[in-house]
Amino acid sequence: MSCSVVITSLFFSDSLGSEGVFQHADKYNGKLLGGLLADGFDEAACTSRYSSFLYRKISLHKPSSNLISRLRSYEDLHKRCGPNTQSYNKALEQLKSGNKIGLTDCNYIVWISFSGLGNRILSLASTFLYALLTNRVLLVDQGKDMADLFCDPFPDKSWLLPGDFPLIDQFDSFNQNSPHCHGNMLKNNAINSSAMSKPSYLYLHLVHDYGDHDKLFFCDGEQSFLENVPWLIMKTDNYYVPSLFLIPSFETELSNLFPEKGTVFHHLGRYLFHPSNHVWGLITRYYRTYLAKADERIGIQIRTFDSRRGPFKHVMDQILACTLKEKLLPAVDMQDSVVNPSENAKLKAVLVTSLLSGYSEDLRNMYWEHPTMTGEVVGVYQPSHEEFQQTEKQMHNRKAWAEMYLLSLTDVLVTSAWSTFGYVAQGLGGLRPWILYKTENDTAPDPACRRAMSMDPCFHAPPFYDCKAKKGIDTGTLVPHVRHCEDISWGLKVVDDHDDL
Ligand SMILES: Nc1nc2c(ncn2[C@@H]2O[C@H](COP(=O)(O)OP(=O)(O)O)[C@@H](O)[C@H]2O)c(=O)[nH]1
Ligand SMILES: [Mg+2]
Repeated sequence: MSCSVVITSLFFSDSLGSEGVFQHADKYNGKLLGGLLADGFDEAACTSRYSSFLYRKISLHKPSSNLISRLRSYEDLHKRCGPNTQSYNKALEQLKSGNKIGLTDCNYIVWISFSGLGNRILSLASTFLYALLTNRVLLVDQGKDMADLFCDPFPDKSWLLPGDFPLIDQFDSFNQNSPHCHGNMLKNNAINSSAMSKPSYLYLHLVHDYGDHDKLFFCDGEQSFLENVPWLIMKTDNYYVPSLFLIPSFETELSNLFPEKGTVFHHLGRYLFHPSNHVWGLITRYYRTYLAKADERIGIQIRTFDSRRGPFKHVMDQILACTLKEKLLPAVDMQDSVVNPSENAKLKAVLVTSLLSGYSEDLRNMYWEHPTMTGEVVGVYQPSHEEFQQTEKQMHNRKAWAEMYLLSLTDVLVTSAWSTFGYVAQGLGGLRPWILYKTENDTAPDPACRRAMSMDPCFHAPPFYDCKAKKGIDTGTLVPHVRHCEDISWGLKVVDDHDDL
């Protein structure tokens, strides 16, 4: 059974929070997640940071010593250059004056809050990796709907962009055609890589609708040009890490940081995204009430990208076809010939997340109305059914985040094709999910699902360009560790040599 020793001690010893539980825990591998997290944060301000390990199995994937030391040096940089430091104020002066004069101590990348929460989490993790690779300080625009979802990940200095940042009111209107847009300036020959004078800031448009000139961001030539621009402001809804692996100047550093390549989001996600105390309450209350006592937890994330509402019969058929064929859930005996479950029947808890309640109701009824062939008992739980996406509402976002996190605490995960919500859960959980294929023509696809090659998310809108040859190329066939995704044929994802391909 997959329940960890630590969880057992948490839930069956009645000693939550007492010295007894913690004194035996290996602090480094436990609460500091194998050295991924720095010690010394105020625990009460962010309970999840040092107690998430109590709810998870210890990760099979250790962060490399290079990653750990890179994170510690990033934290020093952030402390030195973060909001309201002398260096920050100096860099702001440059920004206001419009031109880059002389050298700056600190360079910045500002991430603009944009798109669904799953996309935001993935694009923010990508941008943090880009900051690590380019020695920039990451600052996060809260937008209207990021408040009180996450704790600050870096010690001493906040990662939030101060509200009086000069360009903040323009963020919503930044697009492909903005005068400071990098791609737009390249298109209009307003900048070129060899020019001596550099702008004090550039806007990088990496949203899924970006154009060929914006995509030159992924070429080494542009990366060396950008090196000297103190402020980069980025809008993206993508997990663009796979294409960073294809930039030659980042190659060595990336393999040093991530010897196990398909673990990028797993580590950076666990490092960056700690649920705020309010969200942690949603997660832990739900977990302890419905999931903790089960012998096995199965997460099923149901997301259909259909303009009609559903629930759809063909999607329910698909869920059953996948989970029964792959033996993730037990079949039921429609003849009711099996007698009542024994006293020690195994308990499976199924956590369903969906905007609609119909799928979990059908599943719950099936396991209530009929016994299982295996004698196991199955509980089906769904935290919320929000009916439709309401990104501007705080409680809606808190619930969405709590549900992604709860899915990541399961032992076995089934996700929906194309969904960034599911990618976040699989990455945080270190889980290689079964992906439900996208349905076509209202019929359940056959096969209904397949196992993911790796736990890393898919980049939905990668460039297909050979920067050296200056022509189109299939970027999914250049190196063994960057491949086309299981759920989107033109997408790219990072995999490992030993992954089940
Ligand atoms: N609470 C909850 N919200 C959901 C669920 N599915 C979608 N949503 C909402 O819809 C948004 C979808 O955007 P995103 O997170 O990017 O996921 P994606 O559209 O599946 O890639 C979420 O952020 C939530 O606001 C769900 O199962 N539970
Ligand atoms: Mg999305």
